[in-house]
Amino acid sequence: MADDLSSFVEEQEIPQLREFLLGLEPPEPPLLLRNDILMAFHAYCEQHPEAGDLAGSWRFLRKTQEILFAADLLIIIYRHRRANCRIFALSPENDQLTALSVLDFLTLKERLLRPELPPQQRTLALDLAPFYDYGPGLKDPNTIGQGIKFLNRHMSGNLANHPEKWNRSLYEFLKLHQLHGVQLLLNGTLVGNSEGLEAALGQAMDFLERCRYPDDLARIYQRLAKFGFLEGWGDSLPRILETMHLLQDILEQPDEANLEEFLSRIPMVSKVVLLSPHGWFGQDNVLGRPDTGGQVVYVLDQAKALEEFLTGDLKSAGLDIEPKILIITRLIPENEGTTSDQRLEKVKGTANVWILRVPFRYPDQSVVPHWISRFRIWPYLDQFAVDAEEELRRELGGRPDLIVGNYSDGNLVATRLSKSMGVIQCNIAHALEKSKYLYSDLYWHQFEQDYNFSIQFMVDLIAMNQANFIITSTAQEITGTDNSIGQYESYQFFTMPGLINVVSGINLFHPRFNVIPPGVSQEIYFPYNRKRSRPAKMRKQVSDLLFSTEDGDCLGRLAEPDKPPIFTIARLDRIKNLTGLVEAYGQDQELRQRANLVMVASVVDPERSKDAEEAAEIRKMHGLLDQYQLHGQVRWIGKFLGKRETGEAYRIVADRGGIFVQPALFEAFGLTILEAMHSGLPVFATQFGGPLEIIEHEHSGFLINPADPASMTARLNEFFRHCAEDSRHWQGFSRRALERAQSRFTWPLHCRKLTRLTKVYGFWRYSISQQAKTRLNQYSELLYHLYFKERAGRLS
Ligand code: UDP
Ligand code: LCN
Repeated sequence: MADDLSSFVEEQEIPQLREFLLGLEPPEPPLLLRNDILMAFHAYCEQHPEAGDLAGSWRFLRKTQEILFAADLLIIIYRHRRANCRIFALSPENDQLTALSVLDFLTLKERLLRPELPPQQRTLALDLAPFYDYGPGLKDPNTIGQGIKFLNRHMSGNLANHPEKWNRSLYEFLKLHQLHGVQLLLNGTLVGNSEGLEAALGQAMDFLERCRYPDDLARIYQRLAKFGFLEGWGDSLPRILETMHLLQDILEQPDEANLEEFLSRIPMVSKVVLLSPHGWFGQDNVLGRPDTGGQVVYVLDQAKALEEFLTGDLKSAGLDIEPKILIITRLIPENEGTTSDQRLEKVKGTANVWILRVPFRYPDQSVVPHWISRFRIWPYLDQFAVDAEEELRRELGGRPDLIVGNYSDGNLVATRLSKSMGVIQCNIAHALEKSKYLYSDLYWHQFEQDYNFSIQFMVDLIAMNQANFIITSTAQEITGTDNSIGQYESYQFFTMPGLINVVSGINLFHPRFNVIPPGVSQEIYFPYNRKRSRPAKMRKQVSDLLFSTEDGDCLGRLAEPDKPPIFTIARLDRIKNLTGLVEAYGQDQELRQRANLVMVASVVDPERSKDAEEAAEIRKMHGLLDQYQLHGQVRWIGKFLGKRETGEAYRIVADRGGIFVQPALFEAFGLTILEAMHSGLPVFATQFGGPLEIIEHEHSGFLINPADPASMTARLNEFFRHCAEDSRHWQGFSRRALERAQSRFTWPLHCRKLTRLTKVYGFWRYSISQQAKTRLNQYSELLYHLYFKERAGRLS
């Protein structure tokens, strides 16, 4: 199909746009990305003031994601909406834009960018689109991430339009419902079909409305049993009646709200498995490795909050069942002072949440003793999944009701377990590495030695296509923003030249995607002005550490320690960009006058780092401190802070009228930002990634551009200037940060939604035809065995 430039811009702009596009100098490699294209157009406009208003061309180019230079053709990737790209070829002869298929584009791209590959080679093309032709799909990209809403609407529509089939399905689902081997809700012998269910409901509700012993729950259930209703409808007469009303409404005139509310009341979840295999997972002294940061914090907090939520959920269904949650991770004999070598560890402050550790094994079955980077664990996961299943069955006395994977490895193991145990699977990516490293797909062979992305990206594809539902912390994790591609979106199509051309890797319009942000522990991160909850001893200890302790782990002696602190805390990965912050601070004299910079990061001695990328950042940091002579204005605490200490650190910074800055080049979500906000500390965080959805710019915090250091520090200066004139300025941002965090980002909210998803997707999974899913399962099984295991095996 052909189009031409006039479909995108006004006729009068076409000559300039053509001139610009065709005049672009092919770079080496012959590929321009969006930013470079916009910069080049900016330069073009400056050189051609006579061109006048080129607003249409700007619009067109802002949506141009990539330009590839192929002999005399320009290949343009035009992202006209989120999750939607069109690929065109523009020839110098005319204005025609000829559509190119994804496969042709990928083949051309791999040839152009990797000319050394044998010309006759045909690369494996992976196209999963045909597997998605069967089920329902979203249409509007703006609704991606609200899968549960779509499903409820779809299913209630089906209940209304095809009641014979769908009422039967609902009846069967309720009839088969068991928890811990105990039949709940319906006695199929007494209530034989969906018509019978309607009749029985009428009788039961009639009885409930006239019941003369409303507080005697045992007696009420005894009586309900005669009509065919078993336990699980509620913990009081009004609640049982309400639940039955909801069911009656669904059978008579279903709507999405009733359906969701009814399904959310079914006691379906009491045993949960959370997978985070790559290990170094514990409650103390484990954070801070390049592999463990927010994910460990997230999973631990989620597990605790989930126990609390499920306890209430089961109780309100009238059941006396204690939920049990297992976090499954790797057992590492060489534990370096952590509990990583213990098989079972109870999570503090919980009744029944456990860390269960299962070792990695070599092919001869001996245990792998040492820690292994998350980029090299692939050979061990197949056996790990088998062993984990055995161990978890032993601990739970059967199967769990939900399996949640975390990160690429956890999601793969979740896929294996879900398949073999027939349990619903939820995936959480935390961060997909593909978007973190520029050209990690295109130049995969150069990354292979350190990162093994040829394995990890396939693992991601297998796991994301198998999950029953996927939760993300932000919407842009899925579909990006108008200006940038989403992490999941980047798996739609890509080439790993000479290895695989992914023509359709993920269907973003499938209803499996749901945005559910995490929270933070509110026992640890609470407002700075809740003074009575802050022990003086801890306050002094953390305050000394941040501002005055002098030892080998702390660098810098503040000349004027009473100035407000700019605080930051992170691992010293390149992408966290703390060196960028220090450099920007060093260059800004006004900011240096106004505030000190205090950072908690890694270690100060590069020799003590276990990671090459981190060691390089540590050296760079020393260089910057010397270059800008920052030792009297910057404190670098090269120590890992325990969780409680971090909570106090944010509050102490708030006490002193300081701010929190998160300057990452890209941040998938950014728990530290949320921690600071829950502490009432004004926040400034990167505009690239999750913070964009956490902070409402200039209301509950500020978004900063780490690629433009001067603008970043200008914002900070402006804030401090304003605060110096009017202290209410600081107070306002503190209050609004707190309000935003408390109303949107809490674990109870997260757990309520996660449990709802499990129930709604549980019913969906039961009622739809599994045919399409089965085909996809079988195809994924081939990819797993023939591609993943083969390549992972070569690593061992
Ligand atoms: N953290 C900590 N002590 C430290 C440094 C970091 O407890 O010295 C915690 C921090 O409070 C946060 C987590 O590590 O909970 C980092 O999570 P985030 O999502 O910000 O980044 P990630 O490390 O996952 O990329
Ligand atoms: C991984 C990341 O990179 C962070 O941005 C997240 O906050 C963390 O995981 C928890 O999801």
